[in-house]
Amino acid sequence: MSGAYAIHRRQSHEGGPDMTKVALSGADGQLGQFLRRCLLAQGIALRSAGLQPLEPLHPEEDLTHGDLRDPDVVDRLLQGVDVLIHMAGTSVERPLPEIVQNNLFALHEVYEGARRHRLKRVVFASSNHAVGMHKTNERLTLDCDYRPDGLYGLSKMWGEGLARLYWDKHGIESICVRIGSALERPTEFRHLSTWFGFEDLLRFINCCIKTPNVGFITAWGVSNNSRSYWTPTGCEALGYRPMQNSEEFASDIMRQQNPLDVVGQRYQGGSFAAFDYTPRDQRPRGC
Ligand code: 15L
Repeated sequence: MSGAYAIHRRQSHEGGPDMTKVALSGADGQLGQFLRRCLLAQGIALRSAGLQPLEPLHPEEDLTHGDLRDPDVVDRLLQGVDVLIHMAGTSVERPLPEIVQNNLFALHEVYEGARRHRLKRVVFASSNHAVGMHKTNERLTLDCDYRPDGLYGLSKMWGEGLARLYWDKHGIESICVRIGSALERPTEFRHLSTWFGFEDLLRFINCCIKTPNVGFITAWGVSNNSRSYWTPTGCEALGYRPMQNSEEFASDIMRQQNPLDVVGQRYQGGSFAAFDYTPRDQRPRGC
């Protein structure tokens, strides 16, 4: 746990300790590992889950594991929980059956579990790839058209729809965060527009845990990058104000070659948009 991320034990609005019980799925993934360490260090009452058993970070750590397509596993995850930070699922482009199992079926089980347990809120890790076929010269607002750049992006679009359904029909709050490039630091040209620094990620998640009554919200998961494709970079309803800016790394990055090909450079989704792309001369005439 880096000192930069250490925050003192959480206080409720009344000044007493915050008793919100938080569950974190996907605690074995890149972002999940980071959030687990930081939230525990903050003193949050956290239950972490991975697909396989996790090594406890302290002797009393509240842990569970298993496949979220199984309702019993979901029950173990959500019992007594107020807020779920749902980071589990396939996070890259994969064949359709895998995407459907992990990002559709499992997500549906999670929301059904949320109903059974009267969960207050789900923080759903959506993705910029739900809108990745927008061009890089566009500046998008949250009400832009969905333009998924692959099956993975399409599954995130579906997930946002599911989250909306469970708010409208069952009163489960959701914050759908369209995560950009969540990394310790930006490493390539595209990241100057898409970077979501780890300090901002943690700031965002803390807002998701503590802000009362959010209803249904979609937000960009992005830092305060001068070249952001997305606006607003913050989220007023959550009181989230990003503090990091990729511009700090721009001079270094501009000296490097852009790893994306010409198609990847044209679309916001980068390599996801370029993957399996049909070149103009192989398309039906007129497209
Ligand atoms: C994502 O949604 C992916 O999970 C991650 O691997 C990155 O590719 C990121 O988007 C990105 O767009 O940089």
